[in-house]
Amino acid sequence: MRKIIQPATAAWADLVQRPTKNLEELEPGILETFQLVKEQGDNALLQLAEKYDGVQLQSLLATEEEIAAAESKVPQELKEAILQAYSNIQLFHTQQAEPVKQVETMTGVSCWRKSVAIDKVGLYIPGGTAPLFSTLLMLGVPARIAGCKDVILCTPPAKDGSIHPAILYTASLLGVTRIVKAGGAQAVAAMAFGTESVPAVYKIFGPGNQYVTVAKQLVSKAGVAIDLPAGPSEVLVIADESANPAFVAADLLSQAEHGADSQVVLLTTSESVLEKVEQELNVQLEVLPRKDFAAKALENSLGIVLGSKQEMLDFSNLYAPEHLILSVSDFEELMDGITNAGSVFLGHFSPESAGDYASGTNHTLPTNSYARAYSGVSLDSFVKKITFQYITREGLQNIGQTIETMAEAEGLEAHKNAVSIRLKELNRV
Ligand code: HSO
Ligand code: ZN
Repeated sequence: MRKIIQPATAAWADLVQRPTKNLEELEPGILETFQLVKEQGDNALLQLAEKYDGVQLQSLLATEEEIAAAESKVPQELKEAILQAYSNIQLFHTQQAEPVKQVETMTGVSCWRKSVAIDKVGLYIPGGTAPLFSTLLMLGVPARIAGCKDVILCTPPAKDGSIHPAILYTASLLGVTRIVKAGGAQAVAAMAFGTESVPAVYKIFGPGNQYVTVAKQLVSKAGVAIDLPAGPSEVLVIADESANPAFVAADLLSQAEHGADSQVVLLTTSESVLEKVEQELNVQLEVLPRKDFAAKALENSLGIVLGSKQEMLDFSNLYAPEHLILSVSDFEELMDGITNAGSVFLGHFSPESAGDYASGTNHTLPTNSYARAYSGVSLDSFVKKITFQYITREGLQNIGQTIETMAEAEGLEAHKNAVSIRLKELNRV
């Protein structure tokens, strides 16, 4: 962790920069993959599973038998935990539904807005070093509440062609329509363009490696919506003298272990807090199974001593962290000043892992300073809002002149005429 004591405000803009990677060189290879999937459909997915995942698949889709067998492979304790998390996420996201509010803006002019589910959505869940069934819950639960008809899951198979049982179990709880054994850019291409087995979807969700990230960006240019511009995980902790250094270190490590490119930041007004947290980091890091990832991430991370609470808040707002933990005694005082953050954890007993798994909030959040302008995934991410209006005869008489005047001023005669022709008719009878 890089230690910085009282940096000048002029230096902040540099400090909040994430270590960037130029991913443009991946584009040509990914576009070739897209072409192959467009031309050869399922066959391309099978070839690429052999090439990249080292597996000759019997079937691209998980079979009923595989899904049923997964249930008995998931330990009871884990099933109960998944069900508890499911229920909390469901409760929190159900409350996000907006009732339809009809507004009469003028007498006879009624407007309202209705949320309508996106018919077909695709969820990408990475394989590799951690089977993120929690991410499947975070995406699948709101998709179900919204009422998406087709929910397609793509996840890369293991070398023996299997999918992690917890992913299959969670997918079947969620009633996922199809489980496709495909990963990487080819999975994104299949969901964007469709193949014999994979219906083309309208929006693609979920994290992935850099190939998946670039593939999502490319299909979004081609008209398929995506959830968020994804980046490595991050957490920023604001800690005062009341913070427990071991808790703070544990929170920092919980994000650092995601990957070598994760970034964690500690802000404090006390040099001694920074030192104690550093000592704890060293102790706890030693015994972590994912020590190598976490240690690499810590190299890119910052421990900063600032002059006041206000400075910590200002720095955090400029950084716009994916996760913000207020490990302070008086979080109520700070929390109203937060303007940029994906998800906030208050006090000493709200670890970020709670939001990652089970408290109910969504863990698909804006990274890389996108929290300045983006929200995390929510029920809204799975719906479109369609506006409706109904204008009565009286309504048109009330609003008509306003429209005519504005249309004329914009030089759009046909617009004006669409009103005038009706008003003439109304005045005739
Ligand atoms: N913290 C991650 C999500 C996650 N954590 C999944 C554990 N499992 C998002 O930044
Ligand atoms: Zn996490």
